[in-house]
Amino acid sequence: MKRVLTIQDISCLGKCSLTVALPVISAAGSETVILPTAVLSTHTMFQGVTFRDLTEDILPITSHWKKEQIQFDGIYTGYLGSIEQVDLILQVMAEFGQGNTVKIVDPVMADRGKLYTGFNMTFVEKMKELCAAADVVLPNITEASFMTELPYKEDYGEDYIEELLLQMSAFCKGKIGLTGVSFGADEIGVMVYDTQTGTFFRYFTKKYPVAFHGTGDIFASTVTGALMKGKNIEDAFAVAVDFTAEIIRVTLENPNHRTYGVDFETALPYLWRRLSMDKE
Ligand code: PXL
Repeated sequence: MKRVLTIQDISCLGKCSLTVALPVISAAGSETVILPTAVLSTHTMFQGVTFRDLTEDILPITSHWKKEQIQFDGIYTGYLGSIEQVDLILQVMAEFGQGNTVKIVDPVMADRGKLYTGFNMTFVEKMKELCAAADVVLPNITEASFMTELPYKEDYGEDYIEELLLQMSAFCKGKIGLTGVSFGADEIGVMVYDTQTGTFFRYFTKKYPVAFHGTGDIFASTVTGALMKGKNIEDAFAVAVDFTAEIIRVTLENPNHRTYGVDFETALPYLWRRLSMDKE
């Protein structure tokens, strides 16, 4: 069984970061090792959030793993709270990310044209360093526009999306998957640029006219789980797009769904079936 390390916060309530990465990667069939970077009472869309920083624990935890000669097949990073943490995670990536370890970075810091609470342009610059260390980078359009300093657009065509990806390739190697791309009212998906081959590919599905918190973390966790399961990069993105859409479908079917996150639990059997059915 593949072993994945995922590094992000625990938002105790909120259906995001580690509370979705753990179940999704596990359901995709890999052992999931966690490195929690902070404990928050909820995600930061709530008011009055408590925040326990775990920066000081990062290196003691990873040193213990080193002594135990632990290795990882994949390392996936999500929400990180400070520049200092990004520096530490760069060290962790360098130490545990050698050889065939697949490094996936979701540069979580912004959405819908705005940085999340607590982030600024210095953090954006730092995040580019982490992206540079990754094999697969998964920004949304807002994050890509902050990192490339291209204007954020809600109405755009293929030229804009390709430009974002090309400018991202100035500091990313590997594959860049731009998430939440929509060229028409009824489709949404991912546009991917392979910086090694200079080629683009895309995968789209039906768009529901809603936006839910935490879907970016589910998407990134699914890409990670699918890659660990041996899917190639195109198939991993296709599974992630379809699973995210399936989650939104089942969430909307539930008249009592939570406002702060999606019913991914209901759709976990879909992920398992899909990953077991698809031929490798
Ligand atoms: O879903 C991304 C995320 C993760 N962790 C925390 C967040 C957010 C987005 O707002 O606030 C704490």
